[in-house]
Amino acid sequence: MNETVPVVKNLQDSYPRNTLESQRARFEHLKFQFSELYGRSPLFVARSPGRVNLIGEHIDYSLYEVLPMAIAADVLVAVSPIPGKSQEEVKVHVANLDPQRFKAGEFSIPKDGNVDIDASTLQWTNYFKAGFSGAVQLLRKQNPHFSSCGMDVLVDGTVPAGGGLSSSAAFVCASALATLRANGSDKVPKKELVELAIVSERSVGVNSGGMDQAASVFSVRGDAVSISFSPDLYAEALPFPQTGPPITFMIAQSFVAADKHIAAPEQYNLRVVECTLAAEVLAAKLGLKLETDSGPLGSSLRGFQNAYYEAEKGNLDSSAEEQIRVMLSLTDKLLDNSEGYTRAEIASTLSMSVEALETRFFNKFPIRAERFHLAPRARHVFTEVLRVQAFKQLLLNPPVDADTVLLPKLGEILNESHTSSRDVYVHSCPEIDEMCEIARGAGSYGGRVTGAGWGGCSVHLVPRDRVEAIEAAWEEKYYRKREPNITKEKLAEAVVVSEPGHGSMM
Ligand code: NG1
Ligand code: MG
Repeated sequence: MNETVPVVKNLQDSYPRNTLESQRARFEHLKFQFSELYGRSPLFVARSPGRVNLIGEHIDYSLYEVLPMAIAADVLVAVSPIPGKSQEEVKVHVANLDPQRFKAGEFSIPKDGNVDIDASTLQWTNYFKAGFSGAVQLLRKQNPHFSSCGMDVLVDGTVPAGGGLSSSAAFVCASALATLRANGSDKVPKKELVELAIVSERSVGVNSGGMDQAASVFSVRGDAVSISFSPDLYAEALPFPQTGPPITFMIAQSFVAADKHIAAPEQYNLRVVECTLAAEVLAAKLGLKLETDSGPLGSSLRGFQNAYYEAEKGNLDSSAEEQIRVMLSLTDKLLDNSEGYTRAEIASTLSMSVEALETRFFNKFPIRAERFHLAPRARHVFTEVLRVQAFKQLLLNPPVDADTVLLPKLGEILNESHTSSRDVYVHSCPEIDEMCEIARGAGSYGGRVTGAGWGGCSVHLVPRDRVEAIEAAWEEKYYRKREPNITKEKLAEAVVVSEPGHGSMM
């Protein structure tokens, strides 16, 4: 956990073998375009990958463990520092290899290092600014008089935006890393990078958990990564079993663009608040007090679990699984499952005014909702925690008859997770539900919506010899129905058979 981000000597450390050649060409192209644009070569390239979450959906912000893996798609940030004469003249130029879609921008660096980010507009450069500001804040902690050099920057991203593969975290992490190295830090502790990227990404307007940033930075080529948040951020490589049949994941785009930032008040941010309120209401009903600083998001379901056991309401010696089962029965007993709660009902349970409730929970990120469905949200979180535990155990201790039972068992857990996402947490969409059905019909062991949801991607565990059949089934029954003239290129991008890639490098 004290490792620093590697300074890359050789591309083969970063990417799955089968993508090496094309990655090499991509680096060369980026460096060439950089020289064309700025008249000199970049000093270095920082990279951070996207990720696919295998299991553990929408539980990171409740501070429960998740199991993602990095993918080969990533964000490259080529950089040349510009030594500035005076602070006023220092500028950062940010351009993209796809200037039509991502218009170049520039900003000057204010004295306090805090670049203004207008979260109400959806500018791609906001993510760069977020990573930049986070990095500057970190350097200022070490030296209060620190001010950043100027930078020429050219970005190339291959993680589809809004696709549930975490393009945003990859971009924020790569930008922070680029800024740190441009200012002379070549020993960047991974944990500090992740922590600053989590906070930075919130400045763009989403109340995010920490899975994406941790997966982007900590992943190890070939492995999944287990990330926990309580008592503290901790990441550990989780290798796939080497015995039994090969484990193959397919990732499929639905091409339903989930615009997390615009819809956040009634989707992502609302779910975060519902989980927080579920924790608060459970605690209030048992007369327990939640620590407001018990984690990156203050009161959380995990915080409630801790408070419950610290107050010795439950048997502290019980296993992690038993504790979650207790949480589930408390959810059923104490939270009303029918219509959802109004603000007034929650405020009264928490013994505060509606106004105080709004100030405390709805101010930082806007929320649009009349009713808050605390029981099903908590139920999804706790059952998903059990699924993560079961999935991880199967990977760590594969059954002896792994050949025949391991993959179907893992697939079944993925399916159960999807059902909960669809019906209980309600963050899937009909298109993704349909893609999961189609894949299962064509021989997948199981699959689910991955990432924030409401569109984006799904992930499927499949027998290696069914990859083509599943691809063909999606093409015929999903992609061509939606878009009869879909191009070969778009189809090729729609479905990826992923091998786990490596985390951030510079
Ligand atoms: P994506 O789909 O990458 O935006 C989001 C959150 C994660 C996690 C998942 C749901 C951000 C940056 N990421 O991921 O922290 O909560 O949804 O499991 O908001
Ligand atoms: Mg994102």
